[in-house]
Amino acid sequence: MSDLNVNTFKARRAEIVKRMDKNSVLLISSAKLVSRNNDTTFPFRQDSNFYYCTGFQEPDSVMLLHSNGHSTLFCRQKNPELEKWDGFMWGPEAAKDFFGFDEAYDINNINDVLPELIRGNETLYALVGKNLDFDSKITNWINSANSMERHQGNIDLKNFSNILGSMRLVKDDEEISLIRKSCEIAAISHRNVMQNVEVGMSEYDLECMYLNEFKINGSREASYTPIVAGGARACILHYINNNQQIKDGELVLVDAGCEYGMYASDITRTFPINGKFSAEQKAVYDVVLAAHNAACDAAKIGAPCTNPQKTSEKVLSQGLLDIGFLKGSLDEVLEKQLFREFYYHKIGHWMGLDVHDDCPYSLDAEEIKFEKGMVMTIEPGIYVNETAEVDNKWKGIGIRIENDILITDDGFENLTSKVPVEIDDIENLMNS
Ligand SMILES: [Mn+2]
Repeated sequence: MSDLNVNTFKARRAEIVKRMDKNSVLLISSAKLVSRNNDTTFPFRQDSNFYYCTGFQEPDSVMLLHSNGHSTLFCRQKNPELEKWDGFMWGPEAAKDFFGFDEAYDINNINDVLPELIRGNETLYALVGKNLDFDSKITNWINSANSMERHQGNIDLKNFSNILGSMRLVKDDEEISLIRKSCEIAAISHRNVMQNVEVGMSEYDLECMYLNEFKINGSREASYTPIVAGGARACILHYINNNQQIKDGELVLVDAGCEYGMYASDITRTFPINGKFSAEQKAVYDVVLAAHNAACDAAKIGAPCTNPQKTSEKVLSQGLLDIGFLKGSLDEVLEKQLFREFYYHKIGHWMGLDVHDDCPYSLDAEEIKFEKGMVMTIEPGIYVNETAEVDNKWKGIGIRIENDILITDDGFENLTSKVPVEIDDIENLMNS
C-alpha cells in the first residue's frame, strides 16, 4: 500500500470527468467478498474497473463521480472489533483524505444518501451488465431520485463500459512498468520450471512448481487458474483439472501467468516432458511458431487490432496445407475457415488489470487500431483431436505458444521474451 501513487488515481478520475456529459454522474462498485463455503471466503480481489478509478482495496465500496469533478466514496465504517479478525479498515474519513475524495460516507447509509446526491442530473453512467446485483440497486436509486424531482426529466441510465474500456486500452508508464514486472516474473518462472521438469512428473507436480516460482519471484497470486495439460488434454482449451500423469514422449502445454501490483501476465509454452521434440511434434510446433511470429509483426501502430488474427489464419492455414492436415487452395481454406478444425480460438486478447482486459475491440462498428501503449497477447495454436482426418501419428498433439506484447513506436516489444520459444533453445534449456 505504501508504494501506491494516489495521484495516479486522482488524475484518472479527472480524465474520466472530461469524458462525461454535463449534468451527469458515474457510479462504480467494488468487488464483494465471495463465500467459498460456510464461513470461509475466497481471497478478496478488487474489481479492476473500481481499482483503476480509486486505488481503494476494500469490498463493499462505491465510487460516485460528478461531471463537475466532485468525487464521493462510500465504504465500510471503521470497526475495531472486526479489525481484530479481518485486519485494517480505512473508514470513510481516513479513506477520503488518503485517496483524495471530496466526500465520503458509510456504505450502510447509501440508500438514504445516494438518491439525494444524484437527483436532478440528466445522466447516470454505470458499467451496465457486469454486476446484476449492483444494476438493480442503481435502478432503485434512480427511481428514488426521480420521485424527488416530479416536475423534471428522469435520469437517463447510460453504459460507461466502452468509455472506461477505451481509457484502459492505452497503458500509462506506471501500468507498463507493473505489467513488465508481472511478465518478467512469469517468464522467469516458466524458464525455471522447464529447466527442472522430469519424466514421471504429473500435471499437478508442474502446477505446484509454477505457483511456487510465482510466489518466490514476487507474485502472490496467479492471474488465472493455470492450465497444465499433458498429451491430448492440450486440445481442451480450458483444461484445469491438472491431475494426470504426463507420459514419456508426450508434450505438456502450460498456460500460466501471474499478477503483480494488480496487473496480469499470460504465457503459454508447449514442451516435451522428456526434453526432446519428436519429428511430428516439431513439424506442428514450427507451424504454430511461424504463425506466432507473423502475428506479432502484424501488430503495429495504426493497424486494425484484428490484423494479427488475419495474419495468423493465413500463415497457420498454409502450414496446415503443407503438413497435409488440410487439402485444397489457401484461398478456399481461408474462405471456408477450414483451419478452424485445428485452430478454434482467437489469436489473443487485451491484457492489463484483467488477464482478458475489459476493453473494446471495436467501437461504432469500427475496429480499434493499435496505439502505442496497448498490450495484447499473441497465442496461436494447433490442436489435433481424435476426430481429425489425419494419420494416427499426429493425433493428440496440441500446441500453443503465447507471449505478451507491448505496442511501441516502431512495432512491438515482447514482454515475455525471457522464456525460450525456439525448439533448439527449449531443448537446450531443458537439458542443461
Ligand atoms: Mn491468453
